[in-house]
Amino acid sequence: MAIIRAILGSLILFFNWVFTPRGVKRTEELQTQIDQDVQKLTLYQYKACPFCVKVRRAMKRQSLPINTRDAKRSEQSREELIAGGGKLAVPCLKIEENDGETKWMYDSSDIISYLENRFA
Ligand SMILES: N[C@@H](CCC(=O)N[C@@H](CS)C(=O)NCC(=O)O)C(=O)O
Repeated sequence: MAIIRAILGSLILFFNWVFTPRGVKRTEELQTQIDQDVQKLTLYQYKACPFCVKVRRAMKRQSLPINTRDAKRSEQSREELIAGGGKLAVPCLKIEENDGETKWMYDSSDIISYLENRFA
């Protein structure tokens, strides 16, 4: 089972690499603003999880340099995710709001909708 998962994971990463989407081009001013805004976002993810790849592709399409944390390889990231979000499931987007509140958004479709609504 672990071998099948490893093969599937490698295939996903390979095809993701071959078919990497192009990032949207913005004016320098707007991109600088967005680069600043995404400092308050962190994606907890696994490298080869298909749902995480889906979110990373959406980030690439929208040229959003969101920080990522690998919750499989890094114990510290895993603990942060469980403590903050309440469960070990990926992808999860940590959103630090301007009012100081922090939201933890699970589910790839919700995360992609959020990014599209906020940055598209
Ligand atoms: N419906 C979820 C499914 C996410 C999902 O199944 N994630 C798996 C990894 S691929 C997970 O978090 N499993 C829990 C674990 O690995 O501990 C989404 O679209 O984000």
